[in-house]
Amino acid sequence: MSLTIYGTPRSRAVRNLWMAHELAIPFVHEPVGFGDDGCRSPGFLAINPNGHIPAIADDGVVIWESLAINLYLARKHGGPLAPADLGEEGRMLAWTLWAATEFEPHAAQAMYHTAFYPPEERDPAKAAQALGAVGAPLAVLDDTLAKGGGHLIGGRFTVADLNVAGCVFYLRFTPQALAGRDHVRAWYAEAITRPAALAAFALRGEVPAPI
Ligand SMILES: N[C@@H](CCC(=O)N[C@@H](CS)C(=O)NCC(=O)O)C(=O)O
Repeated sequence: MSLTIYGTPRSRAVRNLWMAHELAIPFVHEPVGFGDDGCRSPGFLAINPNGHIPAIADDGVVIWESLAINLYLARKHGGPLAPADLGEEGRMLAWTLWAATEFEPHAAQAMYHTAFYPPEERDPAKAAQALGAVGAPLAVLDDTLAKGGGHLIGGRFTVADLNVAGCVFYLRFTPQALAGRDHVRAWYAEAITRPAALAAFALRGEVPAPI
């Protein structure tokens, strides 16, 4: 068995490194970086023609999109993070697509315009708009966690929790976004301090903290 995870841990590849540590599976890490020498190099474009990291190659199966990679790894390796039945699988897909479409774009925009872009490129109006936009999905997340006993699906930590928490990570520079969202804050604190998360974020030289 041979799994290669491509992408610097300073990218969304950290989500896949986290997942691989959760599953305790062997892997090779190729920390492909940004730009023409990294994710836009001809060699990497042959793996992901979108020119984005992360990607994986798993016994000849190439997959890109960080959240899809985690769903694939969960299904392949099983265990508590994986769906126990078709109903759980459908809900894990739903939460993952929710993360990618309803939540991540706004959370990322808030991060970009608060901390990520150079100061001269940050637009406070865009940051405020993005923080407004995460309010409704965070209310849904908070309510689901309250009803689910602190997890999204099946009363346990699954790939759905990992995928969503990997996007909530973007709110670390804007903690006001989680004000009053006590279920989200408790759930995120538990997720981001799991041993597998700490191992993945250590590759960035970071100890992830609760928000
Ligand atoms: N939806 C994709 C997004 C991939 C993506 O945009 N990755 C960023 C790094 S986190 C990247 O490759 N940026 C380099 C670039 O756009 O040149 C995923 O989740 O994998």
